[in-house]
Amino acid sequence: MRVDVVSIFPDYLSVLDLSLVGKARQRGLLDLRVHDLRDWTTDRHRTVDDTPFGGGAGMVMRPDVWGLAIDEVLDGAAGAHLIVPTPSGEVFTQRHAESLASADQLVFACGRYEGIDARVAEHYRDAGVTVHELSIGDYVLNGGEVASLVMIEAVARLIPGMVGNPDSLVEESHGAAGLLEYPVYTKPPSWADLEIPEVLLSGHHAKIERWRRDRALERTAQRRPDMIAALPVASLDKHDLALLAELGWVPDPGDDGKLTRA
Ligand code: JD2
Repeated sequence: MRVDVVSIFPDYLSVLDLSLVGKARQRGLLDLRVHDLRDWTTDRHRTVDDTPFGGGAGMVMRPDVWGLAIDEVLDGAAGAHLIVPTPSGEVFTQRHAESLASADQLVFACGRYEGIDARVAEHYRDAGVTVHELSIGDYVLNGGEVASLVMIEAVARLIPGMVGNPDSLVEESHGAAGLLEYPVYTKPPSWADLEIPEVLLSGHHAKIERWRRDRALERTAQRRPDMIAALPVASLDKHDLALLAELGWVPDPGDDGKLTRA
C-alpha cells in the first residue's frame, strides 16, 4: 500500500519511522511518503492560507496550493482514497480502518488554521476520488497531523503480513465482538496486596471463558451503554441475558431485537 501525507509540518510525522509502521516500510509492505505542502506554493512567501470569505476568526487553507499537491501525489492508476482529517467529519472507527486497509493508495491532507477550503473535498469527489472527511473524536486539535498518525497506525496494523501476533487480530475480529475487552493479568501473581482472580489460575477453560465474558459485559454496561444498546439480543446466551438483567438491561418489549434499560 502507498500512503502519502501532505502537511506544513512534515516533521510531525517522523514517528512513523518507528515501531510497527517503520517495520512495515522496511519489509516493503508500506510505501510511506511525507510531503511539505509549501513545496507547491508559487509565491515568495510560500503562502498556504488566506482570510475566510464571509468573515470570521482565523485563516483558511487555499485550495489552489492543495490542488497542486494532491494532483501530484495521487497515483492515477491506483484505487486512491483521499482522507481529510477534520473536527467536522464522520467519526473514524475500526470499520473505516478495515475498509481503508484494502486500498491501493491513501492520501492524507493535513490542514491547520481553521481547516482547508471546502472546495478541495468537493473537487476530488467530483473527479471520482473516494474522499473521506473524518474526525478521530469529539475534542479539538490544532491540525490534522496527529489525527493522520492515529488513522495510519489503525490501518497499517491490518495490512496482511503486518502485525507481530496474527492471533490477536483473529481474536479481535470475532472474539467478544461488540463488547469491550475483559481485564488482563500477568506475573507476579501478588502485587500491591492485589491477587489474580482465582478462576484464571484454575486451568478450567470453560469457566475462564465465562468469567471473561461476564467481566466484558459488566465493563461495557458501565463504560459504554451505547454498545450494550446496539447488541443484537440474538448474539447473547441465557447467561449473558441473566447478567445483563442484573445490570438493568432487558430485551426491548417492542421486540426490535435490541436491549433497553429496565
Ligand atoms: C484541525 C481546527 C477547525 C477548530 C485542521 C483539527 C480532528 N478530532 C479532531 N479534532 N480536531 C481535529 C482537526 C483536524 C484537522 C484540522 N484544525 C484546527 N479546525 C475548527 C480547530 C485544522 C480530526 N481529525
